[in-house]
Amino acid sequence: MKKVDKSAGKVTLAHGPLANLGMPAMTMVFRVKDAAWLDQMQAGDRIRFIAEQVGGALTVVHFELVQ
Ligand SMILES: [Cu+2]
Repeated sequence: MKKVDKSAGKVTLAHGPLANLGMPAMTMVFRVKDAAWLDQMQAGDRIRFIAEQVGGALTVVHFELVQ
Protein backbone atom coordinates (compact mmCIF):
# COMPACT_ATOMS: atom_id res chain seq x y z
CA MET A 1 0.00 0.00 0.00
CA LYS A 2 1.66 3.20 -1.19
CA LYS A 3 -0.68 5.89 0.06
CA VAL A 4 -3.90 6.38 2.03
CA ASP A 5 -5.86 9.53 1.18
CA LYS A 6 -8.61 9.85 3.75
CA SER A 7 -9.96 13.15 2.44
CA ALA A 8 -10.45 11.67 -1.04
CA GLY A 9 -11.50 8.22 0.21
CA LYS A 10 -8.84 6.60 -1.96
CA VAL A 11 -5.79 4.41 -1.66
CA THR A 12 -2.81 3.91 -3.95
CA LEU A 13 -1.86 0.26 -4.31
CA ALA A 14 0.91 -1.59 -6.13
CA HIS A 15 -0.98 -4.69 -7.23
CA GLY A 16 -0.21 -7.89 -9.07
CA PRO A 17 -2.30 -9.12 -12.02
CA LEU A 18 -6.07 -8.85 -11.36
CA ALA A 19 -7.79 -11.50 -13.44
CA ASN A 20 -11.34 -10.29 -12.76
CA LEU A 21 -10.47 -6.83 -14.10
CA GLY A 22 -8.16 -8.00 -16.89
CA MET A 23 -5.39 -5.89 -15.42
CA PRO A 24 -1.65 -6.52 -15.37
CA ALA A 25 0.50 -5.60 -12.38
CA MET A 26 0.68 -1.85 -11.80
CA THR A 27 0.47 0.92 -9.23
CA MET A 28 -2.84 2.75 -9.25
CA VAL A 29 -5.53 4.50 -7.20
CA PHE A 30 -8.68 2.75 -5.96
CA ARG A 31 -11.70 3.97 -4.10
CA VAL A 32 -12.71 1.97 -1.04
CA LYS A 33 -16.19 0.62 -0.40
CA ASP A 34 -16.29 1.78 3.23
CA ALA A 35 -14.46 4.99 4.15
CA ALA A 36 -14.04 3.66 7.71
CA TRP A 37 -11.58 1.11 6.29
CA LEU A 38 -9.13 3.96 5.70
CA ASP A 39 -8.64 4.18 9.47
CA GLN A 40 -7.37 0.58 9.39
CA MET A 41 -4.89 1.22 6.57
CA GLN A 42 -1.49 2.87 6.55
CA ALA A 43 1.08 3.45 3.84
CA GLY A 44 3.49 0.53 3.93
CA ASP A 45 0.85 -2.03 4.92
CA ARG A 46 0.50 -5.16 2.83
CA ILE A 47 -3.05 -6.20 2.04
CA ARG A 48 -4.94 -8.80 0.10
CA PHE A 49 -7.94 -7.27 -1.63
CA ILE A 50 -10.71 -7.70 -4.14
CA ALA A 51 -11.57 -4.78 -6.43
CA GLU A 52 -14.61 -4.34 -8.64
CA GLN A 53 -16.15 -1.65 -10.80
CA VAL A 54 -18.68 0.16 -8.61
CA GLY A 55 -20.57 2.96 -10.31
CA GLY A 56 -17.78 3.26 -12.87
CA ALA A 57 -15.02 3.55 -10.28
CA LEU A 58 -12.54 0.82 -9.45
CA THR A 59 -13.26 0.12 -5.81
CA VAL A 60 -11.76 -2.10 -3.13
CA VAL A 61 -14.75 -4.15 -1.95
CA HIS A 62 -12.88 -6.50 0.40
CA PHE A 63 -9.50 -6.42 2.05
CA GLU A 64 -7.48 -8.05 4.75
CA LEU A 65 -4.16 -7.03 6.24
CA VAL A 66 -1.27 -9.40 5.55
CA GLN A 67 1.27 -9.91 8.34
CU1 LIG B 1 -4.47 -1.68 -11.91
